[in-house]
Amino acid sequence: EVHYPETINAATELVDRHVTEGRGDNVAIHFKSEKITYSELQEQINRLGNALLELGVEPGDRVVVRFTNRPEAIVSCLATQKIGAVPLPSMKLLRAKELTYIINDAEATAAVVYDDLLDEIEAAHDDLETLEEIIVAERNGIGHDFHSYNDLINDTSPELSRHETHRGDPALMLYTSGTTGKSKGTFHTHRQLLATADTYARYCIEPTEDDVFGGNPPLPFAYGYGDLVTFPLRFGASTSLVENASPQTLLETIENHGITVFCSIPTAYNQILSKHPNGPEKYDVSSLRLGVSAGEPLTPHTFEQIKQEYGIEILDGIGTTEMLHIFVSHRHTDEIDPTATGFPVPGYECRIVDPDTGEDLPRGTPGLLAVRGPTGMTYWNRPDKQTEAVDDGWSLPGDIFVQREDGRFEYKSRHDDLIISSGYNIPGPEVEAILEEHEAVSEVAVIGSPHEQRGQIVKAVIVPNDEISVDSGLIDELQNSVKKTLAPYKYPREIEFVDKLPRTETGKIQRIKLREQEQD
Ligand code: 3SK
Repeated sequence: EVHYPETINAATELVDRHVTEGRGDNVAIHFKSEKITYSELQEQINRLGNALLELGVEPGDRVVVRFTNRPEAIVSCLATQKIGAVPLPSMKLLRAKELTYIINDAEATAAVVYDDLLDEIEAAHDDLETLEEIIVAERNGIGHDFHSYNDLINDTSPELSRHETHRGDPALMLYTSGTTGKSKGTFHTHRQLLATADTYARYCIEPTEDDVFGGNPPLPFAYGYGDLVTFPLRFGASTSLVENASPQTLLETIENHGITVFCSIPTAYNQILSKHPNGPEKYDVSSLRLGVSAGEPLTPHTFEQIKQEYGIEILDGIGTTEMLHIFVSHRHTDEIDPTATGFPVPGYECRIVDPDTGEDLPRGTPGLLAVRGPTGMTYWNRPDKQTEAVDDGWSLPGDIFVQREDGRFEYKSRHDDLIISSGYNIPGPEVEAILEEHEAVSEVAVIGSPHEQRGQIVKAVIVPNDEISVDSGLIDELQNSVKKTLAPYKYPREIEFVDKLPRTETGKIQRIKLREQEQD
């Protein structure tokens, strides 16, 4: 169990503590050619914190933080936390309609926004019911009644005492990215934020001050917030931010910032492999010691290819926005079996239960994953979802897993993605993993399509590789590749080729959209 004093403030633990303990000159943030030390970061946080206080932001108030992966995003979140208010980071691709819903639902009173991302806030402006103050970073000639970030932080004091937050006070609000419908607000406390670093990061990654965390998950994604804010800063290490991530900029950033722990999602690992074959011959990636992946299950194929080309192992993990970070993973010291996600992260307990009765299921039997630990699911304004998602202290993130005899947990599918065909339970991702290995396949999603006799049939929606010509011979070949490897009833009876798969902004395939098309 992880214990914290009653009064604790995450921003102080992540930044001020290092300055007080003599690590003020350590680099906290690498951004382009800029290096920001812990002392400099502390000063920026204090100045912005004072500005927020002067604008009337009060403890508990929600403050929208809308940035690309830039230092001001970290400054804004930590300044908000330091004064006891609650940052609400917003994904950059959200449009005015979605922002209006989220900002009104969260009853946010202030926003700190990067000027490139201001348009949608401006478009939403007249419908924002509670938002009183908007601070804009960088824009020259500010419109409306917006405040200038730069002017504010130049005019305020560099000294700020932390607000005496209780460990159970809210420290971060995130909205789920919504693979399955309308997004929901989730709350995380100061204690829970620190606990993600003191469980998953401490035991699975074991960071030291010399580590440089980097990669492409957006900071408003719980996964990115942990990997690129909480974890590096908890351990006095540094974070490397990249604004417009592409396979090339990521490889360049590994070389330029000396990234040691590379955090990403399976799609990006696959793009790095396919767009930059022999990447390590062109870029110096010798600083890397470990990869981290989440968001979607990582296939053994990708794990092996990265290991072979880059000489690092990837820790695949499962987490959720509601649980704040990863709760099942291997540790970097484990013998990693890439066909499984791993073990419960130290501090968490996991069970496999019958989705209908809630009874425990024996090892080897797939069922719903139930998890209990220092983080948990807390929805804002959604008592209906709260009752559905938490049963007697056990959170139910909605994933089907099996616990193997060796104790490892193996991912099967989202509960919603389990295909039931002629009475057989078929996890879509298991079929995807086989198809993905075929040279003709660039991306694939497997769903259940309604069928009169069988209830559902397995359908694969495939983005083919550029140079491949699609014909009935290819369909046979793909179907046979599944029949040869898995129980034959799992093969995709239908295959559709498309240009692109629908994805959330965090890169998750929206199978719900594909399923909806099947109903039409
Ligand atoms: O999608 C995931 O696996 C994840 C991991 C860590 C934190 C948040 C999420 C959604």
